[in-house]
Amino acid sequence: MERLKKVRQINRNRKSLAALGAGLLCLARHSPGAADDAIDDAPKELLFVLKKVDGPVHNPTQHTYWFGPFAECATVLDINGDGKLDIAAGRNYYLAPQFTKFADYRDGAEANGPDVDDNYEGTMDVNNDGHPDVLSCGWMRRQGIWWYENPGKTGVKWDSHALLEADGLEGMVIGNLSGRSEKGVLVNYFARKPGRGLIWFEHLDQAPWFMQHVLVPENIGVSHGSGIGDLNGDGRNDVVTTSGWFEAPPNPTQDPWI
Ligand SMILES: [Ca+2]
Ligand SMILES: [Ca+2]
Ligand SMILES: [Ca+2]
Repeated sequence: MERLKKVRQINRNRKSLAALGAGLLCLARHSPGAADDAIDDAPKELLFVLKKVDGPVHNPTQHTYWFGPFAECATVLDINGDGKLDIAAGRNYYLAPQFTKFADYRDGAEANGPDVDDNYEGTMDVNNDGHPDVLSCGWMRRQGIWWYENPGKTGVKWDSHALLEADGLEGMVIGNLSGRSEKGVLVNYFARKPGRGLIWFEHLDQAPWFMQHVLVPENIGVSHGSGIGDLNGDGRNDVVTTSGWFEAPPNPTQDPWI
């Protein structure tokens, strides 16, 4: 019986994580003494509870607690510059502290049946105007990577700018690949095609804000999943893929990657 309880708890946690990715829930610090059904071997020092930010009224008979549709991803950023972190998820964002909803603030992220055309969300200040922008990736109706420009005030539609129009994309990773800026973008292709290589974008200090670099040979590392990290400890971030890793050369934006 105890084991069954643990299995149920684990399954519940998995659903919770999936729903968090859907952008409608957030985690808050657990208050000591608050009622819960945590299992005995759950963490004792740091606990979180789910807070439902948006979604339909829960109907237990329909298992609706987790339903959106929202997006597969969400990002956390201070949209309105008040020092409090807000949430962007698909076409909606939510301003702290009450997570007030602003719907349809941008294009892309269309619902497609039970899915939402949004398999990645991230943030950086692309145009260096002091307002954090949102980057997102789609693979159905709006195929490619777009960045959405924070206008610096609420109630205004955000302009969208294409970074890469392509199919077979499954998001990106943001990190320092140039050696001088954390605003690099490593593209995560999943579909192999003739002539396709793993690519990354160097952030520039002026429009068009990004420059593309291709890692060769063709289709190496084009698969589900890639990452950024200094694998050999030389101080330069490398690229890791499902089929091997690319070593960053001394000048990553000029030299060929090994
Ligand atoms: Ca804020
Ligand atoms: Ca900006
Ligand atoms: Ca390295």
